[in-house]
Amino acid sequence: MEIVNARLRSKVALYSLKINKGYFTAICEQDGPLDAIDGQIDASGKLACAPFVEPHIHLDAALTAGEPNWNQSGTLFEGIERWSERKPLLNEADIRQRAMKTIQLLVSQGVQYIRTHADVSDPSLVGIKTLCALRDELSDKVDIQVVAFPQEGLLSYPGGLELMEQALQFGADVVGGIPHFEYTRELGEASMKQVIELALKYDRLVDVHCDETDDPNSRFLEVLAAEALFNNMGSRVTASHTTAMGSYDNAYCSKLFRLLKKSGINFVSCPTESIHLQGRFDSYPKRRGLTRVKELNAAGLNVCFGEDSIFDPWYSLGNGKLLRTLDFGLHICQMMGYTDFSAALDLITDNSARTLNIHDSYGIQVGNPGSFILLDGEDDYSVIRQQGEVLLSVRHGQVIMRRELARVVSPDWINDDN
Ligand code: 17E
Ligand code: FE2
Repeated sequence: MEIVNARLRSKVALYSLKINKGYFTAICEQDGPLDAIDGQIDASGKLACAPFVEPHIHLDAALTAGEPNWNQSGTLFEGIERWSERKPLLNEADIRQRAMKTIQLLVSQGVQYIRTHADVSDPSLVGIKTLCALRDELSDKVDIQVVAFPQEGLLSYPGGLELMEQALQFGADVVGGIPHFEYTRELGEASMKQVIELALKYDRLVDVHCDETDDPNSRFLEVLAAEALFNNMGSRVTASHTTAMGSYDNAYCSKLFRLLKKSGINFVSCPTESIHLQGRFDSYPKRRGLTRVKELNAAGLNVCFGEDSIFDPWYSLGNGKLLRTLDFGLHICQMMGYTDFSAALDLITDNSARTLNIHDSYGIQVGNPGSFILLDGEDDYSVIRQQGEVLLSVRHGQVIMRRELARVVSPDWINDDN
């Protein structure tokens, strides 16, 4: 496969890309625009970018909003309650059908890598079993990591630890946790130690829903980061949400950041989800309820954005468009300067790839798998501003998605070429 007239991130010239037997074999700067010849794909000056990565989504719960009841308060806690009413209705066919639809949505929006959580507070473990099976069946279309996620507590839910071990033995890729939802602080702390122990025992990654609350006293992140540091596994550990950090005072954060930097753990923020679920116990002033994305990023820590939900008990919108999540995130985190926009796609590409530990074989580079997307825009800034559509998705040298754009056809004084 050969692509001509492509732009690359943070480069000015046009480039030609060659993919042979599924791998990039050449990336050449052009002197100017070329006429595409037979069989070549003409990128027409659009941005070729590494595929989008969805680092945090719940495929087992997707597309269940309102079943059987709607989340009326908009809190995380009511979401957990509503989901516990939907759980008895789960079966393999139901999860498979909704997860497939959601994966199709994501792939149609340029995603080629997904990390999904699967609830293991369920003696049947049907979520884990179904999503692990889908992961294996779809491996030629999309890369999926499955997190064993103890929604109702690793230590507070009856048999939670045993269910987690069963899920890992069954083939879950990542150990999850939810310390802020355990009954007590002590259980929350103990759960963080258990998560790290299990990751070491089964040689798995870690991704914890950590401090997803506005409670400034929720400080399990420091326990997770310290455990990761002591076991020298920070790059394999992710703290998702950490929304309490938006409520920590600066003196505590100053001490905390020293540990976070030493530990080298990764962060996922889900801006659309958190702006919706958090701040719900405030009147005014009302907190934004997001972690300190801008400050983590500035401190050199790895942070990325995920969607978390698509039409589920926690969040009843969502459409698979990570560019929408990014747009929200940049606004809410006040990352609205020129330099922020110029590197913004990092937050849904390179940084997420690092979180998933796939970065060694990710990105448009000779020797890497020939996977990329073509975006309707020239650079990060124009793609963000115009919410540029994903025109093409190529995976290992195969076109897996192609989109034709809708155009304004009248009145004729409106020029639709932006
Ligand atoms: N479960 C949870 O604990 N937090 C979330 N944001 C979602 C599920 C979506
Ligand atoms: Fe989540």
